[in-house]
Amino acid sequence: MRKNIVAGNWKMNLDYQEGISLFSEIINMVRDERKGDQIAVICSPFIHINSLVQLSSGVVKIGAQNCHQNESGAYTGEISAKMISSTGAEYVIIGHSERRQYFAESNAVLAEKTNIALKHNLKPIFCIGETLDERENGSYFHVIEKQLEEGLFHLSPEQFAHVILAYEPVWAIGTGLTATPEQAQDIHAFIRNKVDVKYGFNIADDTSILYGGSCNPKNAEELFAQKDIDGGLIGGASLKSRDFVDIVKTFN
Ligand code: 3PY
Repeated sequence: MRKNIVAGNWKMNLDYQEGISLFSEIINMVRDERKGDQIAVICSPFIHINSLVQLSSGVVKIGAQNCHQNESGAYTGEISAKMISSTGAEYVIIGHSERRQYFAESNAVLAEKTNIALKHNLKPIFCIGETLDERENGSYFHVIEKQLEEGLFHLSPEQFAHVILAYEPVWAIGTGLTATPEQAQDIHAFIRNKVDVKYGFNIADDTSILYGGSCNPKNAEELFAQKDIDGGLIGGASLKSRDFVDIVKTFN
C-alpha cells in the first residue's frame, strides 16, 4: 500500500540542544494532532539521531541525511549505514541535490549508497530532480530518467519496494520558488510510469513519491492533492514545529 509520508530535512541546522527542543515540540504536536496514518519523519544531523530515536517512541520516525557507500574503514569523518541503523533510525536521504552539487555525488556513488542502506535495513529517500538550466533547455525528463536508471534500476523488485522517491527540482530548493502542482504532478506521473515499465504496476502503484522544494503549509495542500504526489521532503519549514506539523496534518 502506498504510504503518505512527510519527511523533514533539517540540513546542517540546530545545535544539539536546539534539535532536542524542536523535536520535543514536534513529537507532542504530532501525537496530539495527527489523525490519519500518514508517516512523519525527521532527518536530522548525525549528532541528534540517537537521542531523537530514544525520544520518538515510534510516533515520529528518524532518518539521516546521508551515509557513506562503504561498509567501514579509513574514511575519516564519515558515517556508515550500519552505524545509522544501529541507533534505531529507519530512513536515510540519498542523493539530495546539495550532496550531488557540493560533494560531487554521482549516480554511480548514489547507487552504492542505496545498496548499503538497504543492506542495513534503512529505507532510502532517494532524491532526483533537474537544475534550472535543464528545465529551461527541456532536457529534464531525460535527466530524471538517467538518475533513476543509474541510481536505482539495478535493484531487484524486492529491494526497490523499500525505496521512497523524492522529486526535488533543484531550482525550487531554498529559493522560495515552488513547482506548480501541475508541473510537479507531470514529473511524478512520469517517474511512476518509469517505475511501472521497470518493475510493474503493483510496485509502481505502491511507491511513495514525495515532492520537495520550498514546500510549506500554504502550498502543501494543493501539491499533495495531486494524484501522484504522496507527501513531501521539507526543508526550511521543518525547522518550525507549527509549520512542519501543519504539513503533516495536510493528510488528516
Ligand atoms: C528544501 O525544501 O529546500 C529541501 O531541500 C528539502 O529537502
